[in-house]
Amino acid sequence: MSRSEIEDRIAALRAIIRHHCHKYYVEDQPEISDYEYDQLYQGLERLEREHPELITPDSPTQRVGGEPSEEFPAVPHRVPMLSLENTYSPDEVREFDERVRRLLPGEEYRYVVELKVDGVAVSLRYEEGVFVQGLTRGDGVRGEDITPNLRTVKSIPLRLLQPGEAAPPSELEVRGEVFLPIAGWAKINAERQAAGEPPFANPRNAAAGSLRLLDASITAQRPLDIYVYNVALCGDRSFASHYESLQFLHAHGLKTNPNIRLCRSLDEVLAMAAEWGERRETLPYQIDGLVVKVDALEQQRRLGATSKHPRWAMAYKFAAEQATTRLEAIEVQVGRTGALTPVAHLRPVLLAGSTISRATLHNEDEVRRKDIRVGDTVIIEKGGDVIPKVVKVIPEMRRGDEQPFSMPGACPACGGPVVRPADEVVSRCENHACPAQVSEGLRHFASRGAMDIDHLGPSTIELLLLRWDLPDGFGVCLVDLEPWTLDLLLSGGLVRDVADLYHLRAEQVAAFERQAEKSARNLIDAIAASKERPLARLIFGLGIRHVGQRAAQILAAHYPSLDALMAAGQEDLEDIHEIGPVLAASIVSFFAQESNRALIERLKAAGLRTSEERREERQPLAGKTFVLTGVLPSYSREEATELIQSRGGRVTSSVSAKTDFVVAGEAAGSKLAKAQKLGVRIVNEAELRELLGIAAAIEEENRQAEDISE
Ligand code: 3B8
Repeated sequence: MSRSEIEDRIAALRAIIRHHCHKYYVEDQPEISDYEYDQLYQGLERLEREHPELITPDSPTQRVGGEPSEEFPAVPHRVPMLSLENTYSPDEVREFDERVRRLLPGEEYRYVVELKVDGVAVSLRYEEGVFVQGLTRGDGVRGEDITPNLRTVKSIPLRLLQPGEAAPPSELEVRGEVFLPIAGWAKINAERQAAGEPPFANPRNAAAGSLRLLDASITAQRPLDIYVYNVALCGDRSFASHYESLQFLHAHGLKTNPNIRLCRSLDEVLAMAAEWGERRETLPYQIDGLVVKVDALEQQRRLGATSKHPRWAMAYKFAAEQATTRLEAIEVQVGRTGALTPVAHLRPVLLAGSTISRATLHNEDEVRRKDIRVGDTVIIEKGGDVIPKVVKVIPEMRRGDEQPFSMPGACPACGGPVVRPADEVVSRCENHACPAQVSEGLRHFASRGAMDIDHLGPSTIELLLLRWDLPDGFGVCLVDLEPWTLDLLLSGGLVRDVADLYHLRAEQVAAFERQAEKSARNLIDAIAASKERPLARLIFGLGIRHVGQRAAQILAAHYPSLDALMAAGQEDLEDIHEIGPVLAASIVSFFAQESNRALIERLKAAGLRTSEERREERQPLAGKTFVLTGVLPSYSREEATELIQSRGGRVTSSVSAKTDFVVAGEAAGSKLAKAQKLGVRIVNEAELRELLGIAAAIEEENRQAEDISE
């Protein structure tokens, strides 16, 4: 094939794939089989692999984010991204309608009523029809740039359709809700629970969590979806009505929710709300109410907005579903960090489609404030959450033998002392060797999001924790543990902490049956494989208080090794964007503990990967902070930002003494002046390109020079 034939072929494949992608993901009406689709897709991938210079960012193959990005930079919204005023009460909807009528005296108006999808609000920007940037709402003025993650959402077109061959708008910014269908949420939770990870409380949290993952290739595995519901900017095109703008979005390939209705009166709005209150369970995704919008855009403009909410729209939310049942017992659970959580055991009751038998009571103060007693009749509520809560007690139902609750003075798992610091609501077991804590800690370490050790589920952990003192050659039976083997329980124990895992030998865990030998081998192999997990997973797996998956990724991006992280002081840590004082203090205090330092030494000795050399090579700008100002000759601001981030640098908006480089273009203003004043290094585009391209080579040279001079 000649070059121009190849280009034509690639363009044709992309057009066909885009068409089918739209049919499948947006219209739910595929015209070809998955197999045929895959063939087309692989064909395009092959051509692009052979001709990488022809890859463009809007190619359908570019959806899966590869490199983990650093944290998400804040980007100003071109049009403020407001939120809706909420109400649960029909009276307030009536007041809203009366206010609209008052502000539009004598005029006719109508409403578009939409479903309020319970997800994460995002703003999508298209330039010349190509998706270039996606932001979260943030504080409404500035959002987080989550473009790589949004590119993986299959129903977000990377390129707009062009109905009737009309040119796409030069710029288009739309707002929409990214959500996870209920089935997708359930599937993710099943996987998480199998791995001993906490489930996402509801589909919205799962969607938000998925969008904030630093590794977009994980986001790509989550079946996220979107409905767009508003136009914020659309070149110089104007619409007469909201309804018309939704039709425009749909025609350009953006997914709009078909369940909308034009209503001419408040009664119609309320009728629609009553109807969906009944029908909401039939939808494959979660909604938490309806959105009522004045349709005519000219009227919207005159109604205006407060600093937070438009006056032309209102969210009318469904009341949470409730049920009444008896609280039969309060169990106190011990978590990984020793936190004691009271959990209500309930007489099973049906609520919002599932049977509920447990509800969290959060903490002691909460139980006291609501005066919840064992034996009480209680009202429970489920607001789309997995874990329902006890709303209140019905004191009229008391018989007199209900038992007030108080936190036990001794840990229910180990009998150790329980302490509640004066300024905290949480009571904790102080014994770090508490079996419940150790067990939860092991489970966390082995979980999917951390070291991802297969075959180390909760029951295996319990077995390994059991205390054995067996004659040599006598192993732990991993299957069919007979009651008599429990008699062998003595002091000792195969595993007391996570480092012990790496010293297990197959014969120690092997058992009497053939099957068990194999499972012992599998376990040992899985443990060995986990030694190569990236640093972020290890940091997360350590279970440092407040250090979640995201914080762990940020820390791993800033520190090339566990040693470097251990050496970091409170201030160094706080200097990292998004690491606050509480988190920093928790990290410092974790590594200050001798037992934790010893643990890490043992993990290192066992051969775990505790540094991330490869990242350094790929990310020559890691740890460097950039500020962009003025107009660059060949990069847009977004492109420059992306390039810097792709090499590990961070782009911030204001210049300070901590800024490493200010990239100044044409018409640079006050930021340039400030950089000069502070003595921050100023570079032009050509120098930026050098930094991007050969910074690694320069660093290598520097390192060698240092070696020589030593
Ligand atoms: C203006 C209009 C916020 C929203 C809006 O399904 C504004 O319209 C908004 F300032 O948040 N969750 C919807 C949904 C959300 C919003 C909306 N329409 N359908 C939703």
